Amino acid sequence: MSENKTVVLIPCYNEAATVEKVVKDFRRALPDAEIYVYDNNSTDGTDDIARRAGAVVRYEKLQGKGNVVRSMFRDIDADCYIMTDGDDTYPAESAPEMERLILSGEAEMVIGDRLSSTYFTENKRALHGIGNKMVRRLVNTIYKGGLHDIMSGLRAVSRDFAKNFPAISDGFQIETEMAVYALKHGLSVKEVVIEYRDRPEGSVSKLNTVKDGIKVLKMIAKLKSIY
Ligand SMILES: Nc1nc2c(ncn2[C@@H]2O[C@H](COP(=O)(O)OP(=O)(O)O)[C@@H](O)[C@H]2O)c(=O)[nH]1
Ligand SMILES: [Mg+2]
Repeated sequence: MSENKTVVLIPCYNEAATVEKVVKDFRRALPDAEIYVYDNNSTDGTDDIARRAGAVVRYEKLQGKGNVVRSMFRDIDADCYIMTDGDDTYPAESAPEMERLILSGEAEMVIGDRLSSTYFTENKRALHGIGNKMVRRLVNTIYKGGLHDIMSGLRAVSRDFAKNFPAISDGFQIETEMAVYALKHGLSVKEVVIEYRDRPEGSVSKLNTVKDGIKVLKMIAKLKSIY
């Protein structure tokens, strides 16, 4: 196993309050993994903090999480890609099990499932809960899946997945696109239940519930016409 390469990918837009802890937590959980922070035009010094914490920092000018994920998968060569947010809402302790499932070939994608544990009590925005359930039902119905969490930001993918996934999303539709892509192509998806926690005080979400929610629904419709 030791010659396998795992990377941790952290898309960041103004995460100065939390990025140091995220980098250090994942470093501790996966000591051999290279950690990349992809800075998406942050103005709060996220890049310097991430570099000091031990991450390799790269810059993505095109704004949006989907644009960042597309660049990360294209630029980086690895056997296992772990993606997480820079906002310290996802537990690094789950990463080794997710890595194991990818490197053993048991899964092409592993989703950190928030919705089967703490999400509905930790997340303070009721609409997010409703949106997550709605998207879950929609995607599982259309693509005959049984996934528990479609839009989680913590996930792992294989080299094949990273290098073949087309990533047409520019923003927060990217996780939904990954789930649909995997279901449509019959890839093996595993879920690991994780303890989600809300953003700490002073850290602000970049997601606009209604605007981004509509974009996710439009993406599902668009993918339906492609796949
Ligand atoms: N909104 C936004 N987030 C980005 C962008 N690029 C990277 N991100 C990161 O994507 C992750 C998820 O965003 P977040 O606001 O936490 O969404 P939430 O988890 O649904 O509340 C965070 O680590 C952001 O810093 C971007 O252009 N816009
Ligand atoms: Mg987040």
